[in-house]
This record gives sequence, C-alpha cells and structure tokens, in this order.
Amino acid sequence: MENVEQKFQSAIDAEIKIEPRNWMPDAYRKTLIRQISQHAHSEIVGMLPEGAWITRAPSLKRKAILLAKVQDEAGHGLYLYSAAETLGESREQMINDLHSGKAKYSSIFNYPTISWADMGAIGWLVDGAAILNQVMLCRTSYGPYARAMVRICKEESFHQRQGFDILLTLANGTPEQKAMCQDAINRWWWPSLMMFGPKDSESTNSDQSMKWKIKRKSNDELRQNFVDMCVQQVKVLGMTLPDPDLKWNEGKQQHDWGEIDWDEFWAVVKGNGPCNKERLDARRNAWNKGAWVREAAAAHAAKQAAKQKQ
Ligand code: FAQ
Repeated sequence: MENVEQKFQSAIDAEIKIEPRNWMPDAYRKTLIRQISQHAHSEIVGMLPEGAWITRAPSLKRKAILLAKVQDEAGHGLYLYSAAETLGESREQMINDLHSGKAKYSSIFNYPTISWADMGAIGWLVDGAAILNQVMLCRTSYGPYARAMVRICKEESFHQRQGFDILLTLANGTPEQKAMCQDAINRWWWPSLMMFGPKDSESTNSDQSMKWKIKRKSNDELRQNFVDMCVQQVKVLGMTLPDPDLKWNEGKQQHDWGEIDWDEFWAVVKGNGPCNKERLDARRNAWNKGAWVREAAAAHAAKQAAKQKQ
C-alpha cells in the first residue's frame, strides 16, 4: 500500500497536475509559496526600472508600447499572487514579507536604467531570460502556477520582441545611438546571466524542486540555452556580448562563457545592489499611499454585503 507521500510522488511522476484541494507535503506547499511569491514580487518590483522611462520615451508610439508592457507586468504580478493564495498564504503576508526584506525578488531589478537603450536591453535580455525560465514553468506540477504561466509567456514574447526592436532601431541609427545600444548590452548582459540563479552545485532548492517537477530544467541548463540563443541574436544587431571568453565549443556543440561575478550576485541578492534600497522604498511608499484605496474598497464591499443581507 502506498502512503500519501508516495501517492503524491506517483501523481507527479505520472504528470498529473496537483490542484489546490489535493493533499501535498508541507515542504512542497512552502517551496511553491516561496517561489511563486518571489516571482510575483519580481514582476511588481520589475515595473520600477522601466516605469522610470514612460515619461521619457522618444515617441508617442514607444510610450504607448512601454506603458502597455509595464501594465502587463502588474497583471503578471496579480495572477501570481492569486496562484500563491491558492496555497493558503494571504496576500497581505506576502506583501509584508517583501516590504520587510524577508522575501526575495529577482536580482536583475536592482540595477539602474540610465538610458533609453536600457528599455531595449531589458526587453531583449531580461524578458528573454524570463521567457526561457517561464516556458519550462508552463509544465510545472502545480496546476494554478502552470496555467498562469501560459498567458504570461504569450505576453513576455511580445515584450521581448519590443525590446529587440528598440535595440535594432538604435543599432541602425547614428554613431551615438549605436554606442548607446552597445553600452546597454554591456551593462545588462552579466546581470541577465545571474537571473537564472546560482550554479547547480550551489543551488540549494534545485534537487527537491526537480524531483517534484516544480523545476524541469536546472539553473545552468537554462543559462546555457540563453547564452546560445543570444549569441545568434546579437549578430542581427551587429553588436557584441561583453565576454572575451565566449566561444563555440565543438565538443559539446554549445558555447562556453566566462565566469560570472558571484560575489556581485550574492551582494545584490542580500540587499546590497545598486538600487535595492530605492526599489524597496518605492514599493513601501506606494503601499502606504494606497492605504486609503484599500480602506475605501473594504468599506464599499462591507456596504454591498450588508445590502444583500437586507
Ligand atoms: N535573484 O536554490 P536556488 C521577470 C535565490 S520575472 C534573487 O537555485 P530556486 C519578468 C533563491 O530564491 C523574473 N534571488 O533557488 C519581467 C534561493 O533563495 P531562497 C523572476 C535569487 O528557487 C521581465 C537562493 O538564491 N522569475 O523577469 C536569484 O530553485 C522584465 C538559492 O537559489 C522568477 O522568479 C535571483 N536571480 O531557483 C518583469 C521565475 N536566483 O528562496 C519586468 C520563478 C536565485 O531559498 C521586466 N523562479 N535566488 O531564500 C524560479 O524559477 C526559481 O526561483 C529561480 C531560482 C530559477 C529564480
């Protein structure tokens, strides 16, 4: 006779999705709450670096596109918070954990956006990295997370294309625009590689998450796919990637690349990146400024509920 834990693993092995009402080990629930809420926080904090450029977009068309992209990110955050709520975690708790610094969000959003070309580099590289990870998550074992990912991936593909289009326009522009494009690629390349997380040998959660099919590809596998993809795409831009050690490895039929600065990665993850403080301050301020909206919405809901009872 299989016990509940074995039955659960058998369902995972048989590719049966786990749904909110199904039994699940406590550690599976906790891992998902951690990952999904961190993913949601990344989307919400991720609105800040690009939000700063909405008023400075170079044309009405670019402004409308960027506005739509940033709104999509808010939507992604909301689907993801909802998916995490199905596991029994309250939204308030998740937000508190972000504001207190307990919960993480992606390291990438702690870097500054100093030129318009950064909007292109974020779309191409950051959304490009996010998509590779999220395509895998469309097949993750927890149903609500997998379903949220399907829609998110469609929108992320548009985001990546718009970023590439910004860079392509700059790459075909004046010498100053070309230089701006190359500079943005230089600054965003290494932080984008860090998005995939620590090396597999240092990844504390991977083994268990792979066994539970929460993750289906390892951090290093996804990073490798990303490098191979970008090497091809950067040629279309006529730009280069800032890594002298990047080269084709005939034996493994993939690229080798230089060492990531892991000290920088861990410093950013631990709260000491260039913009960590600014990002968290912005989120806390927005939360405080929105208090009256939450109160008004709760008062309205209470009135409606009282009316229905009459
Ligand atoms: N930044 O054992 P692992 C986006 C932490 S969405 C900060 O390998 P795991 C859309 C990790 O949490 C981008 N912390 O962890 C967009 C763990 O600490 P913990 C976000 C990181 O979970 C685009 C510790 O290191 N995407 O960009 C990072 O198995 C443009 C050990 O690591 C997701 O969140 C990092 N980069 O694998 C929005 C996808 N890497 O929690 C706006 C879902 C690792 O034990 C503009 N998440 N850590 O205290 C995942 O797939 C996984 O959580 C990984 C990490 C792959 C991120």
